[in-house]
Amino acid sequence: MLNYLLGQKVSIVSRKVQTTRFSTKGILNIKNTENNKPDCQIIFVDTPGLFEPKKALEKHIVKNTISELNSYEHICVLYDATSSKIKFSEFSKIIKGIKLNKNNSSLIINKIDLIEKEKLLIIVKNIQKIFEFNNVFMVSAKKGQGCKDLIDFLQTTIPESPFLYNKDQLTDLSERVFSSEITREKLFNYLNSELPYNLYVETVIWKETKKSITIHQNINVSKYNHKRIIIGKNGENLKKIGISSRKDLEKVFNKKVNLFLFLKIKNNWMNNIKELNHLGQN
Ligand SMILES: Nc1nc2c(ncn2[C@@H]2O[C@H](COP(=O)(O)OP(=O)(O)OP(=O)(O)O)[C@@H](O)[C@H]2O)c(=O)[nH]1
Ligand SMILES: [Mg+2]
Repeated sequence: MLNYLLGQKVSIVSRKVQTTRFSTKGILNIKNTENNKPDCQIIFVDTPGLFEPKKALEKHIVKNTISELNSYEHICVLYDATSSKIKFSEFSKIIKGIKLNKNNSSLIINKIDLIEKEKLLIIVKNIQKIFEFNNVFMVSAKKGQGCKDLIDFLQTTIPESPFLYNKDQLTDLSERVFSSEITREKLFNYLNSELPYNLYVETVIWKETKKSITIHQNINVSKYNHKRIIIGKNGENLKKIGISSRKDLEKVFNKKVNLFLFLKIKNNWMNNIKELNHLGQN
């Protein structure tokens, strides 16, 4: 959704749940040429999805996300229109847990490209029974339907203030963290099962010249067995992941990229608070 609204990639995307681990800002600058409307800057924050956490890493992520919600001026609750009924009951618990305020929240039903209109209306009716949103938008982050209405609405809602970011800044993520995220996205996409949840990527070396960038990244896993699976037969898996990440990085930074990936074993990192606080900061 954020990537669509900004017209560029700032958040990694995968078919698996719990992809986003820390909040990422995406900054949209709008130049209003009509009707003397002022220019506008909307700072979107893509947070991790909310769910019922079990492991230490999950609890850490959900707790941080809920507490940061208080500091935002408007909360857009994204609901996946293709979610099953079971997810609907979990959604109800989550909505009650975050203590929304009607005046500064909106419901956004996403993925309308995949569902019939009649079903959508039923979904909205059911959600309104849990919490009566004043503002409801139906969008497709893939096809763009409804996104303009949402932006127009947010422009009229956000308070007047000096611009907080430079007009050419797209995100608050450093280049190092963003490049770690790109590699993590490829690991999510190329690896099956639970494995991606058991790893994190950190950029340890970043050397940039006029023509190229050399990047060294550690892929930290908690078990030797995981290391073997990621490398794959004759190193084929790791090679595919590296090539795919490098291609994306070259597109984003518009330069030749030399990417080196190293696998490290860090026992029990998912339960180690020191390591968890470090996520997204290297
Ligand atoms: N068809 C369709 N697919 C979508 C749309 N929006 C997102 N997707 C797909 O939904 C999947 C999940 O997208 P993410 O952006 O990773 O979802 P998320 O809500 O950020 O999930 P977490 O970060 O895991 O909490 C990806 O495969 C996207 O391509 C949409 O409007 N239509
Ligand atoms: Mg996400």
